Amino acid sequence: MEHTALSESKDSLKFPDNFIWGTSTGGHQVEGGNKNSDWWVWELKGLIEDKTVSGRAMDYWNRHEEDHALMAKLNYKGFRLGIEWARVEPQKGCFNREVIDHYRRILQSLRDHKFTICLTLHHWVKPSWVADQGGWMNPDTVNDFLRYAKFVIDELGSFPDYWVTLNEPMVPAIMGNFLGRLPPHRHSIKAYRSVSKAFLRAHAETYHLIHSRHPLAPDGTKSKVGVAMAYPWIEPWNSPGLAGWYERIAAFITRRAAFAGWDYTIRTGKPHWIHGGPAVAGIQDTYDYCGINYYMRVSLKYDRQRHGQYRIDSTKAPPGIEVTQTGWQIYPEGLYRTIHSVWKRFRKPILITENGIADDTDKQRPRYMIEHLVQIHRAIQEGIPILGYYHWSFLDNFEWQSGFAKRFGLIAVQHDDPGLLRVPRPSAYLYSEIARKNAITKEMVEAHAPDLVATVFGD
Ligand code: IFM
Repeated sequence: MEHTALSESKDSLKFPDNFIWGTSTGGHQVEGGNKNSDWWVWELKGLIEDKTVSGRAMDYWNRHEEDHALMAKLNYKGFRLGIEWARVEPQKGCFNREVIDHYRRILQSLRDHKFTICLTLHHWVKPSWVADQGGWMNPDTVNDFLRYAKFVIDELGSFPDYWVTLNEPMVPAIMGNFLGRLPPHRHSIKAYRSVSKAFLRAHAETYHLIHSRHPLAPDGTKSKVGVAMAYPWIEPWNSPGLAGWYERIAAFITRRAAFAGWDYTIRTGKPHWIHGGPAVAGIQDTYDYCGINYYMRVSLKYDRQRHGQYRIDSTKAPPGIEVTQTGWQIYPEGLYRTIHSVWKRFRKPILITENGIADDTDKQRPRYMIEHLVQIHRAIQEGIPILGYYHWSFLDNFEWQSGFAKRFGLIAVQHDDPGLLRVPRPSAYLYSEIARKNAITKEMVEAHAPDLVATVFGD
């Protein structure tokens, strides 16, 4: 994991020579046909806000060749994709050979195009037989997951340059088990704690499994394993009086529940009070790199009307702050601050495993991208080893409870278009130019984030 120093230029922000310019996806969100999964069942129950179902999604399963060729044409150098457990093991203990061979062809095609492959083993979706046995609340589920992970590692372990054991484990733990906003819609602190601990164990054991069964990455260096961790920048609203005091406590607890408790356990090997004991065996120091998924700032505001949500409203933006179509606050500085705190905590190289914006018109995306990349560059200049940036997402995709209504793709795809035509948005070409030049030029900043020119280039 060599890190090359930056060469300075007056007219552009240069990135390190080996910087990975990639895009990111999740299996269920683009492949289509993930029928044996818990999400498929929920979708059919009409639980998605726009009443869509993932269905054929973007049919990446069948169109991967076309998609890889497009990525290569656009100079994208890295690709993050997921393996779907429900596809590989549709019934407990029965592995589907055709499916694993199909994934092998997908990965081989990525290898042929020379992409840096980042492979996720679990991105929220479980086989429905796992959901039926109680999901991550059932102690057997971790062992089941490890059996699946071992199978995938043995079959496909020669491909990944970077492994992601789990995508954003604390999102289903909090949103699905504590706040009830995602399936399985539980409202229980006990469930949050038990699911968090199951994820910690699943990560620790998968980390060691990868290192024991595939100690070397394709380039002959040590395998690189991590987690794609969601790091929203969480702040109290700072209302006056007692409300402000309550908001500060809420922010303190939310940070610990969302990432700081998890990070503490990985760093020290000790259980964090937010999850409770006992200690998870082998958990300490199980990151070879730190995966950061960063999108937004969240401001926690006291609201006495919100009974079910602990009287905290996390959806409001302070006056003057721009929000995205998902209502998320745009706060690039939060990425810089997150990179610093993750670096301070772990002293391990950092990979930005996700960053992006829902924007069907592509009005905000170019600026969002430039502003966040400027912050990454700033951190690199200060000596923090950042390996690469995987933009979320390559294609428009199935955006969980929002269905197909929210569009994160550099490439637009209409789910209801019979041909599922791939149409690059202007920002896909901007990103292509950034990747080709391995730099953000002054012209790009002038065109898309003009108010940054003076700060970045000093004129
Ligand atoms: O689409 C999701 C992804 O699955 C996980 N991280 C956030 C993305 C945008 O919401």
